[in-house]
Amino acid sequence: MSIVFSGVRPTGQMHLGNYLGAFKNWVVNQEMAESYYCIVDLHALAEEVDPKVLKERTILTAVTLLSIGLDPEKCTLFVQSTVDSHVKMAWLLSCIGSFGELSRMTQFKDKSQTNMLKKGEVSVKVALFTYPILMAADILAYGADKVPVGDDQKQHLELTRDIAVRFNGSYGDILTVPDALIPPKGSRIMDLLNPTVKMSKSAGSDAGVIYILDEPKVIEKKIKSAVTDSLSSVNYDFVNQPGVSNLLEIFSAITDEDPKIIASQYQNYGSLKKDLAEVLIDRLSDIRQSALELNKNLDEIYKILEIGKAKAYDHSSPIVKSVEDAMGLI
Ligand code: AQP
Repeated sequence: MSIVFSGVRPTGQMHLGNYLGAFKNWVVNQEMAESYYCIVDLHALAEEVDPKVLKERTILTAVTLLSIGLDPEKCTLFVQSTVDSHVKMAWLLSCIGSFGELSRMTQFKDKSQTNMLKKGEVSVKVALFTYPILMAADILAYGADKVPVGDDQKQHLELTRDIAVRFNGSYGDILTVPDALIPPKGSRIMDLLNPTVKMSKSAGSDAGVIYILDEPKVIEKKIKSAVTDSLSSVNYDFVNQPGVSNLLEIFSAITDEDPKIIASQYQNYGSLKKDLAEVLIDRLSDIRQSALELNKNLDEIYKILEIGKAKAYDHSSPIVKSVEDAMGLI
């Protein structure tokens, strides 16, 4: 049986990009693979965050993931910091990864540059630089062969594979070399107000981001206000019509229909937006309801995470032990 691992940073409310790029695939994979889904709170520490807020976001993330359909009977849902395999493995792999390859990570370049401009060099944490090593550790500690992620994680996945191959070359065939599972549609959902940047929890404005738990009225308003263009014809063409194409991409990822066929059914942006808002509200309403219910019983959420922690530890610690052993630790 295939082993699947993926993670999400509790850095804010989960959005449509997270859902279509990753979580939708998580739900599918729990049916056919041994699946480990991790709320990667240690990764969230790489950026400035209030401790109380981080705790709240960690629980909100668990609630959201359960609401979209993760079933603790079918997958293991847990919090990264509760299983020490991750930090152990991260140190071991930081002795395999190189400064040069980490320096080439585009996410580090982008995020460090933004922080640097805002608050100077001191605000760029070492953890932001070593983040991809911790991500490699997350995946490799579980022997995962499949990693369902959005397109933005492609480069980190390549690094994970390189590290696994290099480790195996030096120490024997111990680590599984994983493949990224990137969905054909919805792997990079763009911001509704600025379709040249990806939809993100840390986006400048909430108006360009559809959160999974947004109320129907809010979804409708955000879709209505989405940026289009003055060409007045509906085409799936990201180069010339990025705004409209992003709407078609979302439509296609939700309905599993071809975006070009969807485009051919509309003559104007108004009716496309109206129908898209409807399908989105239809898909997200049940999730929202379910989150409202789960929020009433947070004890149950803590229990699920506690069980997940034990299962994750049992699965990952023998793999970490063999890595330690292979590297000469007694
Ligand atoms: N816009 C997106 N389109 C498709 N997939 C996306 N993912 C994130 N944004 C999009 C995928 O969601 C999973 C969880 O991501 P994450 O929260 O751990 O980290 P991220 O990629 O940094 O997400 P954000 O929203 O952009 O967070 P911030 O603003 O905090 O940096 C991943 O599989 C990711 O590919």
